[in-house]
Amino acid sequence: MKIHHAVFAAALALAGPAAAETWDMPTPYGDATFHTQNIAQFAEDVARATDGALEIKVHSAGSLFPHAEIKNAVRSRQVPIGEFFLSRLSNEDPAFGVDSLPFLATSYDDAARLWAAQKPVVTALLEKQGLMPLFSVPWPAQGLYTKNKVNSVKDLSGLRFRAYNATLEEFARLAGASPVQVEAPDIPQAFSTGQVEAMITSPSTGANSKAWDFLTHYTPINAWIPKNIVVVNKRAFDRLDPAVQEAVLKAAADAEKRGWEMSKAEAEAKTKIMADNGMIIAEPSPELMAGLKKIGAEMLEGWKAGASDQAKSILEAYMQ
Ligand code: PCA
Repeated sequence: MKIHHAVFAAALALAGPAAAETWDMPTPYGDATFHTQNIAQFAEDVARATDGALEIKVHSAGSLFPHAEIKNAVRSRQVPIGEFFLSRLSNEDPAFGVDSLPFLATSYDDAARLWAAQKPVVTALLEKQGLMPLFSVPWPAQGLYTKNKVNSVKDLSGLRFRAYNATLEEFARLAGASPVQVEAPDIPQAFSTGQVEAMITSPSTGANSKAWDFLTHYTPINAWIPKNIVVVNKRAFDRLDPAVQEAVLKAAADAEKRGWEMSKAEAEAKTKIMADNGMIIAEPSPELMAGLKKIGAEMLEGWKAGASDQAKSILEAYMQ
């Protein structure tokens, strides 16, 4: 009798809460960022759907791993899951950077079509590293932040320009500026210490960094719509109970949908916050746009020259 009871209890423990697991999840951006808020909701959805069998603990703003290390931390299973800026990987393969090419996809509809074309290629490339994409969410279109009115590309010449990936570095260089890599949470300090004096980013990051404290002009050039991606280590995912796997995939699909909607709402709301705080919102001059688009066309040619057939197939599918 006693023995039976013990065996039964042990079996229950195995099937029940003993299986609960906690996943640490590093992300690069701060808690006020809509991406981070979307991920917090994703974690909550997973916990609820699995009755606490899988708890995802979000470590925001690069607090667990610096942005540059998050992908490899997931790859090497130091953590099972993480978020990063997808086009940071363009040095591994140009396919990762296609969403950061200037003026290729500047509306959400085009960004969605570009993602549809890019996703199978990115998925195959990440799979080779033992990684599986869960969801990807765009930032609002990227605009120009300066301390003066910008009438043409010439006005950017010589500026120390904050950059967040190699593509933006190239764009800045071709505009005659000097790129400096700065992570988003470090933007206010980089400006206040004079390390940088202009940048291209979304109204989300502009408003979250309180750009009005160190800049005066925002010019919505709507240059590209880059994405973050959340990836999971495939072996860590495969180890999960099938019901938990299903809950993660469902929460991920919901997060992608919700994230795109959040992004669309951000562009206007955050531009208004900047205007309310005294930033001058200056529509770009035709001369400025012509100059920037010329740089974009040059970069697209360079991208094609360095792209694999697989990467080029993204562009072909998108252009159709
Ligand atoms: N914000 C992030 C990436 C793109 C964006 O809009 C940043 O500036 O680092």
